[in-house]
Amino acid sequence: MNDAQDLFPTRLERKLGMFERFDPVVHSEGAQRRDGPLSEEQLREYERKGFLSFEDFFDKDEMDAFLQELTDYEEDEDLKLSEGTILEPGLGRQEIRSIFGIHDISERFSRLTRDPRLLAMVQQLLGSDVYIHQSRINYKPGFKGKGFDWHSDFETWHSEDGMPRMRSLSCSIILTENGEFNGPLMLVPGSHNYFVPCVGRTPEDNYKASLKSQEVGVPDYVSLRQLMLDGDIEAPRGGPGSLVLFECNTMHGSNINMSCWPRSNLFFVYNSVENGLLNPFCGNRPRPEFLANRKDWSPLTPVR
Ligand code: 6CS
Ligand code: FE
Repeated sequence: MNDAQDLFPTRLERKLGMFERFDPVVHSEGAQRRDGPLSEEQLREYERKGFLSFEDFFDKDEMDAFLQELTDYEEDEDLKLSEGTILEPGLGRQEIRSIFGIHDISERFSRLTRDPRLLAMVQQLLGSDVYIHQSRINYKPGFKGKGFDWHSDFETWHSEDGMPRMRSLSCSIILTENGEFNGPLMLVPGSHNYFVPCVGRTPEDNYKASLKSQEVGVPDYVSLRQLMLDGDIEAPRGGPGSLVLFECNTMHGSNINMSCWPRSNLFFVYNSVENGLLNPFCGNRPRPEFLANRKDWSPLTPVR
């Protein structure tokens, strides 16, 4: 259990109403806030919406090499058997849903986590040095890719990984076109400003089910409805190389992919080195390293 006070009670036996956020959204101040690559206008948009999107942030041809690696992974039967590879639910051909710990598997992806352009923005937003908490590729193959229910990543990372405060963010890099019909990432603007406690105890080894279909830690419809009526829903569009930075508590999800086109996105989760994991607040055993890095919190340094 944790000695630290649990400021974000969730996975409860009865409903607790959502409450306003008390952590900053942009953690840098003064010169560190002013001198980073994001303008004051972009910082204010991130504070207001809980995400920023950048079409064609990386050149398309930069993405070709990453896409080629993806194809190789799909053919790699050993990789499909590893614990960090999650297959789509249901029987039949084993479609890959996600590959976790991609920055540990691939030198190319690892270097991308330390791209100077990315790192500078992330350090400005988190106001400190950063490390990778989690990385993954969500494949969402054509016709077979299932959806991801609405959720706050922080609710899971706090409850199941012991992440103390809201001082982390996800970089989603689009590897295949996020169009209207192939289940693009959807976000609720402004939802990062409220913590929505969820009902339901966390079973041991919950991740073995939740990464295929999340049952626990899914917010109630009354809270979701309120957040959507306040902020609507946005699905940043973009081709390979486009980027979405979203705050750890921004409500997001995506539909099933009914099109023939895959919707493969790469996710890097950066955590502040001042927000290191404690014991899981849900009281369970810590999750495996491929989901929550507990071994190496050394600050990332930029590499071209
Ligand atoms: O449990 C987790 O860490 C994962 N679950 C979801 C639905 N999003 C964040 C993360 O990949
Ligand atoms: Fe998520």
